Amino acid sequence: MSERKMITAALPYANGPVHIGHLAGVYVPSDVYARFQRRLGRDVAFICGSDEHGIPITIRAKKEGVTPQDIVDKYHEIIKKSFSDLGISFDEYSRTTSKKHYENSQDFFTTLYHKGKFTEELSDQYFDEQAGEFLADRYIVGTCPNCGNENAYGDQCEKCGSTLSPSELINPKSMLSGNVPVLKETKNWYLPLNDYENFLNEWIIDGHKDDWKPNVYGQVKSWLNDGLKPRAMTRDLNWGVPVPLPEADGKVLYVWFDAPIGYISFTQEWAEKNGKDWKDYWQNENSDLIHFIGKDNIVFHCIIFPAMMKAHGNYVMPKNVPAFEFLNLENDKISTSRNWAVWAHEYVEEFPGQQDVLRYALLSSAPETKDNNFTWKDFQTKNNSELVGIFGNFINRVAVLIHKYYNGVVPEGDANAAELQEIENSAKVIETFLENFEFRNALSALMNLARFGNQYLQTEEPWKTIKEHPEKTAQSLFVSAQIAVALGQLCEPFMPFTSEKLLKMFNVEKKNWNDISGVVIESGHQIDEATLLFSKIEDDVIEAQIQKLENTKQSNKKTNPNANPMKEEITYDDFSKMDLRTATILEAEKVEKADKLLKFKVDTGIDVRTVVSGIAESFTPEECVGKQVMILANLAPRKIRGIESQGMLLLTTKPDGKLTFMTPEVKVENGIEVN
Ligand code: B3M
Ligand code: ZN
Repeated sequence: MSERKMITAALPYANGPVHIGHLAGVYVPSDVYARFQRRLGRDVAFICGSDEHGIPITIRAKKEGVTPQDIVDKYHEIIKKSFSDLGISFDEYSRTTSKKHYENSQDFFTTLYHKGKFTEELSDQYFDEQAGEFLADRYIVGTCPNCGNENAYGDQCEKCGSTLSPSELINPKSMLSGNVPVLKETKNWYLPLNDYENFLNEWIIDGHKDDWKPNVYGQVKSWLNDGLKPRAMTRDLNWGVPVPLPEADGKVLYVWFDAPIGYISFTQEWAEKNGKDWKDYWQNENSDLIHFIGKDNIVFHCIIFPAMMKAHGNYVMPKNVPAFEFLNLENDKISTSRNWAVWAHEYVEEFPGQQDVLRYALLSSAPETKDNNFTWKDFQTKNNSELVGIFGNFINRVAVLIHKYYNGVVPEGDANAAELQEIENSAKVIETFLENFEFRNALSALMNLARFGNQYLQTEEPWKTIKEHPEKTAQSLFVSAQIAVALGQLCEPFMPFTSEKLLKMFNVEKKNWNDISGVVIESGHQIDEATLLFSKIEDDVIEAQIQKLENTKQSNKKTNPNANPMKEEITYDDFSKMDLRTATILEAEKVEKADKLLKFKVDTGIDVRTVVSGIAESFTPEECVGKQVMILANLAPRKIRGIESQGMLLLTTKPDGKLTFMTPEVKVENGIEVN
């Protein structure tokens, strides 16, 4: 176990905000671990940044009609703020479009190139002659050979889920120009991963069978059993880190080559700013390199990046890669494209001051060894029953009673009381769990100390003993104060905001983890006013969140994303009250001093009446005369700019935003009802 920890968290793609799946699977656990290591007094570098290359970003840019740089600039800031708001305490959060990263990743490539670690291979890639560029797999669409879906992508068919290669697509077309792409020969530089099989088998399969998580170890083992193949480390794309070779014009580094090097580049940026030597963290055997990732990134962090570092020759290998499984939301897979997510930035806005509630809820249902599920009801229960009912309730009772009986001064007590042993035990148990990346167990050990405190108070009943046995009251509140402050110390890695409030309430500083034992607050110490650490979350707040997801579900069903959600259901009786019928516009004129209004004389088949409509920006009066339209005839008359309007003409909106009348398909008589 080294005193130096190089902790990385997977670089989030800057093509959208982060959601609770990212937080649960990578960022909250890695932050807990980093905070904990700091509390042990270790030398920690906790590094992350936005992953700003790769196809998802160029696809989003194309969809939004902006440049990839616009996309990453927007989401880098949103993501960075979300992490900061949720207390994810990176020492450096940078981005892979930084100058340092371009230089560093190009140097890394050049080193491997000059060491002869790459093989140069020619291959036929799809090329769009009109766009003048090679096509990434995702930029080729065609018919899926398995299910006939005509909108399958060159890498995957989203309808039947099969993984494809562009050459398997039937009638492939370029998404850039719509033309049929041609196959064109191109050269790329490959890392022969197969050359590293022995090294990987020795390092991981032999060396980490006991301390790496089974889900990680198992996936690496199956990859190695299947045999590794050379993988292209350059691509024919125009968004990415340019390949630093004269003959590589128009080629960029494969995103999974440059992104992991981002960890190193960002450590260099951090080290420069803090007078440190980055090599102490990456090229020194006394550094424990820990990668926090989701399970879909195991191959890149356990096989490809280690092979790259091995090829380079100076780097330490990861000591552990505690990959998490996935978190589902209300029993459905979280999906950025379907907007099926709880977005971090929206949570921070909608639950101000309750960042720790989300941290707690995600940690307590962390997908550590299997996929898990987040529900809003469970979130509410965890807050109301556990944080308010157990943790917050205990702290509040202790502070209130010390103020009530001792004016906020911690009373005298026996420092050898047996109960204080619970504090040291809890610190040790939590430490063991966290060193083993068992976050749920660590959190429940913390809550067990709060349960112990509540139980102790309930048994000692200082509110009763104060009359006949004040010495008992003093002892019980002395012990309770120790437990309360210990909770404030021990909860910091999990709930940093709560820890800060609690330690401030008891007027004590954060201590080294190993000092959290025995007396953690002296008798005679003046504490501050008791404040509530958590507040109850009411049903209506949760209902609103569930409704928000319901609306998303409805809008996902929509065939037209621009269509507004359906209004509240009505009965046939409600509908039958409306008198909808055909009518013809006899006369039309503009309304004085009203840019949007036209005044019509309308033959409804039952009468000729005046109707005013706000459609002057879509029609001239002349265009309307003679049109057969539909009218809501029994709408109560209303005065519009002093003109009594009787009824409402029915219109809808064209794609260009202009209005168009709803008219019968063929000419019919006026006054015929619409049903
Ligand atoms: N950008 C995140 C993902 O695959 C990916 C991680 C890179 S870590 C070097 O979702
Ligand atoms: Zn298919």
